[in-house]
Order: sequence, then C-alpha cells, then structure tokens
Amino acid sequence: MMKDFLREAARVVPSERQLRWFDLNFYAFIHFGVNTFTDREWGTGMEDEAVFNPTDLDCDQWVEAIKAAGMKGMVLTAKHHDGFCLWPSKFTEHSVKNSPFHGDVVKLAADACRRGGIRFGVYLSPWDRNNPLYGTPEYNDYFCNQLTELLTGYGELFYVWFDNACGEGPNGKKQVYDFPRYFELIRKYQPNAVIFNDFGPDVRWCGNEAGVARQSEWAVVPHELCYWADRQTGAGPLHDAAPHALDTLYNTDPLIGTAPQIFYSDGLVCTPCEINMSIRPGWFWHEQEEPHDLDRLFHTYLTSVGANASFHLNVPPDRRGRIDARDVRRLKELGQLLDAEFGKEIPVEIRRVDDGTHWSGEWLLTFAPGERPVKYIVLEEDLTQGQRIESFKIADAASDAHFPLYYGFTVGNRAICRLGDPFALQNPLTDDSDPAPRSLRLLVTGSRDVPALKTIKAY
Ligand code: FUL
Repeated sequence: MMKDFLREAARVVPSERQLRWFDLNFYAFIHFGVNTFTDREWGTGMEDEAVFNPTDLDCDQWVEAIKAAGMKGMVLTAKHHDGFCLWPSKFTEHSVKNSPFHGDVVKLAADACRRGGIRFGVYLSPWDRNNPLYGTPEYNDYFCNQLTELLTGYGELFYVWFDNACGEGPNGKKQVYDFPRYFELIRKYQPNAVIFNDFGPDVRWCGNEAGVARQSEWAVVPHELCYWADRQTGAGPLHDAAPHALDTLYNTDPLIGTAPQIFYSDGLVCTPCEINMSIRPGWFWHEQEEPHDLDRLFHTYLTSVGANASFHLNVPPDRRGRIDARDVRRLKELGQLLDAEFGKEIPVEIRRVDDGTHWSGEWLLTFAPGERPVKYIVLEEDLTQGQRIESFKIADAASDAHFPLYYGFTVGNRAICRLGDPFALQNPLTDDSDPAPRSLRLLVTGSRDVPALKTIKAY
C-alpha cells in the first residue's frame, strides 16, 4: 500500500508551463514605486503621486544588469501595497499618469525585456492601502479590471506574482479575495504564465525571504499546503488515521513533501518552490544599504537553482530609475563566477552499473587522465516522469562508498553537488579520498520508483 502510494507520488508531474518556468530558473524581481522616493518598505497609500519622479529612468540598463548575472526574466511590482500603479490604469487616479513622470513604466520595462531577449512578468499586490473599495466585494472587480489591463496590454507574460502580505491587523479592513476569479483571468489571457500565490497553483513560496533552502526540496507536496493546485493523487495511505494532521502545514516546514509527511496527505499536487530574496536588506532601494556579498548570493544560487527550486533575486532601481552601480557590480561578479564554475563541462564517460529495474541505481563516471579536478556533479531528473529520488551519494570509485564525497537528498529539476562542500549539512571529505578522483560512483540509495535521471554532468 505504501509502495503503491509512493509509485503514485512518483508520477505526479509538472505542467508544461511549470516545466518552462523550471527551465528559466533564475530571474529578477524589480521593486520600484513610491517607496523608492519616500525611503519606506511599505507605503501608506496616502502618498502624493508627485513623489514618483525618476529623473533618468532606463529600463534597458535594468535588463543589462539582470542579464550580466545570468538571469533570464524580470518581474516588476506593477502595484505594491500602497496602491500606486506604475502603469496609467483607467480605474484609478493613483498612478504614474498623475505623477511628474507621466510615462508607463510597465510598458517601458516590458519593451526593454523584449529588446534584451528576457521574459517579463508582473507582481500585483492584492492588499491595497489606497483604494477606497478595499474591504468590499467591489474591490474584486477593481482588482480584476487592473489585472486585465496588465494581462492584455503588455505582450506575453511568463509570471503573475501575487503577494499575500497584509498589514491591516485585527481591526483593519478585511478583504475576501476572489482568487479563483483572478486565476481564471490569467489562464484566459496568459495561458503560458505561471501563477505564484504563496501556496500554488503553479509555484509556492519557500517560506522565508533570506534565501534559506530546505535540505530536500520536493515539487510534489501535500494538497493541504498547495490547495490552489489540482490534486493528482488520492489521499495518502495514512490519511484516515490522522484526518487533520496536516491542517497546520505551512511553507516554513522543513519536511514538506517528504515520505512520512505525504502519507498523511489528502492528495498530492505538483507545486515547486521559489526562493526569493533581495540583493540588499530591503526590497526597495535605500541609499545607505549595500548589496549582500558575493558568497551569499552564490550559495543561494547553489541551494535554489541547484536544489530543485528557482531563484528570484530582487534588484531595486534607485531614484534616478537606474540600478545602483554597487548592485550592477555585484550582479556582474555573480555572472562571472557562475560562468567560471559552470561555463565549461568536464567530459565524463557515464556507465549505468545496475540493471535499471530497481528503486535504486548505480552509475560509474570516468574522467580522462589529465582532466581538471571535478568540483561539481550536476544531476537532473526527467520531471516529465515525476520526481523520484529520495537520497543519493557520490563517492570516489577507488575508495569506500561508505565514506562518500557527497550525500544528497532530492534531485528533481537539478541538484548541483559541490564535492567536499564545507557548507553542506553532511558532506565528509574523507582523508583517504583522492582530491582529484579519476572515477566516481553515483549511488541512488532511495527512490520512489526506478530513478529516471536525465542529466549527469561534471564541472
Ligand atoms: C512581501 C512584501 O510585503 C514585501 O514588501 C515584498 O514585496 C516581498 C516580495 O513580499 O510579502
């Protein structure tokens, strides 16, 4: 029974749009709006439109900086919690049209992305501190009108990102959002766009804004958590034993999607995880803030893009409407480092040792004499067949596999395994292993079905 359910879990697959999003992997967030000019993180909604006045707006400069880091898309805060719209919406006066700038920032950004060959998406805050309808059923009409403007006026979008933050407090306005209606509009006008609404339907929040990853990251998760997504299985075998056990499941849980947890679920969905963080402490630009150091950004890349998630890195334009030179420099450094580490593969001869019929597997990877020492092994599962691998290890083939160079958990879209990584939780570099082994053994020690690896690469 458990085995049948695991096999069923191994067949929960991403949609076409999720697969395309997985391919994109690394994209930018752009937080820009009245807060940029008032030095705040959350605006009050009472700001005068006149405060929005970028003096030298250049969206091509944003795209150039984004591309230098290797990012392949941009998501712009079309409207943050303060309700100020970066496009001249017909449905409110609180927008760029009444600012000294006048121009349509959404259009300028979308056009710059198209020119630069990267994808464009929008962030639209459901919480709106400016609009008088907020807190009434009519607000849903207002929101849908705005959403429709964005979905129909700016070409193809790859992403619609809803922010569930709300600071109204217990005595504040209470809005019942009609999310199913919002989703329907997106599917109608932008069928290829993925939707982020914290708990699916297509992408889920990682649970923090600091770039901290889970040890094992499953795209297949209990429906109780990602209730916006379509269920692909029936209930887990232990669901009846604990009918409400997962009611309090949240994105911060370190065990999301692990076997002991999915057994209690009321069904499974495919909703992969996005790791979002800002290059600086704040989401909006503040003069005195500095970008995070390169190590932190690189580490976050390895534990997001390299751990079955995506990396959504915020880079806030300043009051000129340009990306700050300090951030431009950091993005360039990151791009150069990624290129140095992953720009050139080490040729490897791969042989599957087992007969490929068991819920485990063994591969032998051999390198030509005189090759550079291997620093990373990159694995990818064929997600069109489902996410299966639960645990694996990589050992020097010439030494004892009980003392490997790397212990891994999930693989999914991609696992970047840094051999001998001192930051990895369990990663013993044993004394007797060769620092530049000629051949490696990859052992899948646990899998929900026969492992289906698509890629094994060395760098
Ligand atoms: C949060 C918001 O409150 C922040 O201002 C920011 O937009 C971040 C991405 O999401 O929920």
